[in-house]
Amino acid sequence: VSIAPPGRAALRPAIVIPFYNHERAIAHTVTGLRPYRLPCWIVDDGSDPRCAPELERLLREEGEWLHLLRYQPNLGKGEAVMRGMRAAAEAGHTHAVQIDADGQHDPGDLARMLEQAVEHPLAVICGVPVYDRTVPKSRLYGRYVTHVWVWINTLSLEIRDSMCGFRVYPLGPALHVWNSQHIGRRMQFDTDILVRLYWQGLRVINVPTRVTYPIDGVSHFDLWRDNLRISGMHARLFFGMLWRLPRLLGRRLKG
Ligand SMILES: Nc1nc2c(ncn2[C@@H]2O[C@H](COP(=O)(O)OP(=O)(O)O)[C@@H](O)[C@H]2O)c(=O)[nH]1
Ligand SMILES: [Mg+2]
Repeated sequence: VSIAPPGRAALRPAIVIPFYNHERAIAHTVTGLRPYRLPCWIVDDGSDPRCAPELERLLREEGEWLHLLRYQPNLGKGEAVMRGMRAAAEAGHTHAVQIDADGQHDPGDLARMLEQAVEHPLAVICGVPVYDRTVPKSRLYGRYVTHVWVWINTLSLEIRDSMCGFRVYPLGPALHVWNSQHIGRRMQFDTDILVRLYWQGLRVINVPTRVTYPIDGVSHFDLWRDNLRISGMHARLFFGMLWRLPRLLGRRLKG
């Protein structure tokens, strides 16, 4: 599938869904994405065996647009997203839509995100969560801490929310930073790669999108371990920012 208005570079997007034990929500997510007719990679590393029948049923019933990439052991969301992106790039795609498996995001908003990607093919198109009342408050504080660190570490307010699991990446730059820098493989991935792409000079386009409670009620975010990983990441990014200070200030002055 190629989306390109006259005069613009062709966009060949694919979808990547990191999947870990969301077997009760994945069908809903896949069904919502079907109308876009984009190839989609579900990437599963080490989910419980109880998930296999549901994944296999979806593959059988949905047909050739859906691919399943499976490996062991479990290496985290970031590693899964990147393996999916590599598969998409090898199949000739230029962009990857990353969307969580658990039904928290509204696939209906993908059309608006793809329009932005056509308009800005070298930018990261980032969902900015608009929460409804079903979302638990326990993580909102942690989110705010991350927002402030990201603003410090980019010397900019351009990234409105670095943790949303719904975005469109240009594959070339995403694979390049992944291969050349040390990026966290678990839940810190979404923030880590976004800051590093910003440092590379990419723009971030923010698209508000509704986020609801996961339809299966399951989260694999570990409040202690993942917040600890995220704190370590902010510290590393802080030193990376100091090193890039002249360039980041120069970009501010120009922009
Ligand atoms: N493949 C893979 N996917 C993961 C892993 N951890 C989380 N995910 C996926 O990443 C997305 C976000 O995870 P989720 O459990 O919903 O965490 P939350 O949204 O941060 O509460 C979901 O699509 C998960 O299936 C993992 O270790 N491996
Ligand atoms: Mg979730």
